[in-house]
Amino acid sequence: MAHYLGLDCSTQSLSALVIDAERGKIVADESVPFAALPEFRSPHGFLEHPDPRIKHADPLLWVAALEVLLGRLRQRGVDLARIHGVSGAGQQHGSVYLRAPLDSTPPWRDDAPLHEQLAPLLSRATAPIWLDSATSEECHEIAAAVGGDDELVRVTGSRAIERFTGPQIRRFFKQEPRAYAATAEIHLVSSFVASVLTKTSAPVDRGDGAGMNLLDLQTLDWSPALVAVTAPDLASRLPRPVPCDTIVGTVAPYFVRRYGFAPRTPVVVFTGDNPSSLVGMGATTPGTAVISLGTSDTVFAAMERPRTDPRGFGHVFGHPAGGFMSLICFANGSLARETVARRVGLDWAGFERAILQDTKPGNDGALLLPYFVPEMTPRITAPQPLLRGDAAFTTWRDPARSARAIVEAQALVMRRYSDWIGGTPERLLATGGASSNQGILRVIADVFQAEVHRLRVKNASALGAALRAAQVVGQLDWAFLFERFAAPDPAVVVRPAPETRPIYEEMGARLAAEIHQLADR
Ligand code: ADP
Ligand code: XUL
Repeated sequence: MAHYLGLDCSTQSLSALVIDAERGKIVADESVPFAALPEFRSPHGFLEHPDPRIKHADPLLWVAALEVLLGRLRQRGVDLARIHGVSGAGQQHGSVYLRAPLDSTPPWRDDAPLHEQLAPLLSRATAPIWLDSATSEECHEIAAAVGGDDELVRVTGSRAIERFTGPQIRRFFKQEPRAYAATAEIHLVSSFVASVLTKTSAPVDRGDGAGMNLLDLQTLDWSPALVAVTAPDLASRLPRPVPCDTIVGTVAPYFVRRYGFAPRTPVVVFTGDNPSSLVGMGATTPGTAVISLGTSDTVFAAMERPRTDPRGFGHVFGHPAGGFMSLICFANGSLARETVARRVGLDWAGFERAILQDTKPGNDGALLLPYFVPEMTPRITAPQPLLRGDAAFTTWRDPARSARAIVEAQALVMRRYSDWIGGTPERLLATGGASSNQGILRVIADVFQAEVHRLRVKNASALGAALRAAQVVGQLDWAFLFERFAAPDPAVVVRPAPETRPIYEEMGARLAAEIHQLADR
């Protein structure tokens, strides 16, 4: 039977899912947390920096993790020769800068780790990732040069956004013009990992390319005007944007020799982790919204025609089964929950109990605004958590209410800022690391007054990648694949408690007033 491999190079880990598409079976589910490669000094997937706005990762970490992951699959007895097709997903917006296309370099040797062989090819040692917010000046410059943010929204589906790749490229060009001049190619994380796997210059998926402030949603090609104002001679440095069913090459001989892939295994263009999750959740028709609780919290849904966020925080991306998706992203997701849990001494089991058993909706008036790192939705550049309530709560001496408070505030902001995505959904699909926490799902169900479902497979992004490989290479249709893999787990349905509706309406209004004081614009 044909097997397909999906990879997910996300913020904190690299994961693989192998499926037997026809039998509807998961053959392998493996993950390498970046914390397991301490030599890269990136326990959360990015490097420490004194400026909280600067968040870069070492792209060689992703290459080293790929080798560890493939090695582990082999150790577990997964026969990679049975893989008929590979695709993948990457954290969105991050960019990798290369001196030369990978196919122009000498064949890779087997006697040294691949990341060491690739190191001399980087024209920039680090890759700015989606958590980076250091490009406000470049955002203003780009928007001003094309006639304002409204024009950017019209062309690209988003205003100029700090973490998007265009402003990041501009900052690199301004700060390190010589290194920019020495750059032959600029990749997204998705196209970089696909380039490594195929030892070619892999194109960019249009869906993921829409997160760069460079793609014209009408033509689905780079916008000449935006390319021109972002950095000089940028057009020659950008990979081609291609449709999501493009086969971009075959697995490179290095990986065939080292890990046992069959020669010429096809590789389908990689996409962004959110578009990939949309497919992995089977949420490709409008009406069902996905809440992804990974490092970032995101809310997204398929839509037929691009619709933009009147507040200017949301985005329009392409989605891999055709059409568009709307998305809103919050930087203070899992890492903010982790910070609170650590601060009050709760593990995840205790955090879950605190919400389900020890506290009640509304939290007796306690409110905790979850701003530990600069936030993009709403825009908060000088973050600090804000606590409102009695003395025990505001001095972090009430662990249970602290746990509930951060989740209630996060769910309320998610609801408020996703209202443009298409009304209040009746059904939400949850994915990402924190979706295994029933307490978090309970609060989301109550705040949204919607049923929350979860899939059997936890990593929807890796699953989406494997399904895309099966759809393109195996010519299997989406309905067939969704029926086998994307059915929600019947054991996990969290229904909203109707009596909590007025509690959260009141709390939402209080929260909106507090945010109004804090937010920049
Ligand atoms: P990403 O894909 O962005 O790398 P994941 O979807 O793998 O992230 O999610 C990782 C996060 O999941 C961790 O940062 C951790 O905080 C969170 N997480 C894992 N288990 C739980 C749990 N039981 N409750 C809440 N959060 C959890
Ligand atoms: C989406 C975004 C994040 C990253 C990392 O716009 O910035 O969700 O894709 O998951």
